[in-house]
Amino acid sequence: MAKFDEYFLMENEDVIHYVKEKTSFFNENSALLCDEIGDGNLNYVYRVVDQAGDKSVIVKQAGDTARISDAIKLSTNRIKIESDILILHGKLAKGHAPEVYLYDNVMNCCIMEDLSDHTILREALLQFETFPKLADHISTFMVQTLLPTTDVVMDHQEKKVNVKEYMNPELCDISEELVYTEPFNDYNQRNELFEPNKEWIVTEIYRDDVLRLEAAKLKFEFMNHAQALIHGDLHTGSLFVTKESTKVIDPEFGFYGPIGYDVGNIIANLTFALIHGDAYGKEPFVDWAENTIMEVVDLFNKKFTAFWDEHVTDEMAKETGFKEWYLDRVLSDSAGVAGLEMIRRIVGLAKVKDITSIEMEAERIRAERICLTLAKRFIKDRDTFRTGKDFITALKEVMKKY
Ligand code: SR1
Ligand code: MG
Repeated sequence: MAKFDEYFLMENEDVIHYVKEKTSFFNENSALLCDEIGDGNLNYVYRVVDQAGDKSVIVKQAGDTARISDAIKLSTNRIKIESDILILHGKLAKGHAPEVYLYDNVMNCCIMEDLSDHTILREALLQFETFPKLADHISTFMVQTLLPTTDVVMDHQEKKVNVKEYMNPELCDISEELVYTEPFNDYNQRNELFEPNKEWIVTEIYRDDVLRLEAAKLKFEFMNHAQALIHGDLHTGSLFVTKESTKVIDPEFGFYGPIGYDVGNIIANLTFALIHGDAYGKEPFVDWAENTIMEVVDLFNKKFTAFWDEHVTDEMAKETGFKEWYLDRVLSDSAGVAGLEMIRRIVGLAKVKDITSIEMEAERIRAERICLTLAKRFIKDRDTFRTGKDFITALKEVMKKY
């Protein structure tokens, strides 16, 4: 039996042999170097470079447990979903996804374009870097990947086949638990609260019955609204950027779910970056982040409307007023999900550096309270958030309070 005919979790040396055996990307005699560079919660990511440094690829492999915890058992099939979606994204939103060179269903890995001329957006935002084209790029990406996969645009029978094809039960279960359940009751007892905010969070989150009811409604929306093929984890750690380019990676949580899940994740994670900038008194960065959030929402609305007008195929979706009704629902969901993401990243197991890296205790207390108070408004009043200004007005009101 050849070395890669049976699944095993590779080490650096194996990855070098693997790339040589499976691709003709490098010259046969090149000396290759390999590093594990992943910092995500689930998978292993290797960068393979030739010693001359002029060629490189990424190999991403799934283990049968989550990297963050051996207790989280996962099927290794998630790399297939990720590869298929990356290829689809490359076609739908040209220039915004890395190229996939190979998917291997035995080794449960894929080989893809190395984006090392780009940086992970979250890391760059933590350094208060700004990206003038980000709002334009990410709003284009969302409209061009989401709307074409809905019943509004696509053939309904084909769409139903896709819903089945992209069923992703285990990763959806992670989101149902970590985003929609545990932050409100800690029933798995793995929430991690920042000690100085503990009592405040117990009162404001665990004991807020109205909030928990609204989170329950949103959970069932996530589980039952097969609206579009969503990315499923569209936070700032899933974006690779330069000043000129934005690439979206890591769609392994993708499935047919509500469009607002992707839009809300972007809004929430840009808000984390803004609050982190505010904690360090970086005014120009905060202004940029505020404008970017506003533009993401407004450009999304504008491009969604234009794309709909050009591509709608369903006869009933052409009824006057239907588009506006549909978009209103998307925006309500987006606000609700933005709130949920902000709560789970502060209360739950999977945190974000934007908040945990704030070293001054008083500033972290304040940052968490701003995010959680704003999140509650996003969830409870979600039907009132329609424009970029609506989001920013609420943000400013809450920031003023603390
Ligand atoms: C166990 S995985 C924790 C989180 O990491 C991923 O990026 C998703 O956001 C998930 O909720
Ligand atoms: Mg990820």
